[in-house]
Amino acid sequence: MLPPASASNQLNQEKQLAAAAALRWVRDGMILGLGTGSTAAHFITLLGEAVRNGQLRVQATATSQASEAQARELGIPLLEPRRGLRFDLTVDGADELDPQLRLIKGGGGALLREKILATASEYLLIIADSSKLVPQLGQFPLPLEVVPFALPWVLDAVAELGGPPVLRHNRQNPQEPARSDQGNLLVDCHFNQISDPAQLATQLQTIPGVVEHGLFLGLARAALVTQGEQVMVARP
Ligand code: ABF
Repeated sequence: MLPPASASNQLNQEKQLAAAAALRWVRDGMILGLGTGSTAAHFITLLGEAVRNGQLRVQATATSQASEAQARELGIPLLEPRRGLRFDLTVDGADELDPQLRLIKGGGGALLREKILATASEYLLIIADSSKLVPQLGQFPLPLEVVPFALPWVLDAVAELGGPPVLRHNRQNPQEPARSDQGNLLVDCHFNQISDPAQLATQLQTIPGVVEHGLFLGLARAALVTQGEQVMVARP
């Protein structure tokens, strides 16, 4: 059920406020990682305006084909992956963040490139509306990127770990499974409560065919989280 119009407008305004606050963290000449999702999309729009009016000269790599297309459309100079490429700052969204800044990401299906860029970044800054803050991770189903051949065994293994798995379907064409930018499948695991994220991450990483999971641990340096009209800075 959709939230009442005012509630979703409120959330959208919170996303825009967080995105605007993140723009103030960008310095001229930076090499940026561009996140994925609606909050990150607001940031990319604002960054594009700053680039177009000459306020900022930056170069960037995106965490998804969707964000790359948006950045290209807005005239943000893009960098292809290359050896030695590191990002001064990556700005990205999240599906959940806990008080230690441990994250669940991947609701938008971009978790693999998001984790690649987060790992290659000097500074990962998360931008989020207040609905993303949780005392404990897990209510948001944990996304996995899975090699198609491995799917049956991955589903069995994840169920064994206590996170009933659901294969994600394509929103436009629900008969088809959703595909990541890499052409892999996406599985959402309903752990409900994740008491030991580090242990679960290790368990997931050992399942053959799991390309990446959506637990981002020890990667975020700070988060800009909007509460009403205020944007607070959260640090681990
Ligand atoms: C992205 O941000 C994804 O990992 C996550 O699903 C999304 C959050 O989406 P939104 O900003 O639209 O709430 O990084």
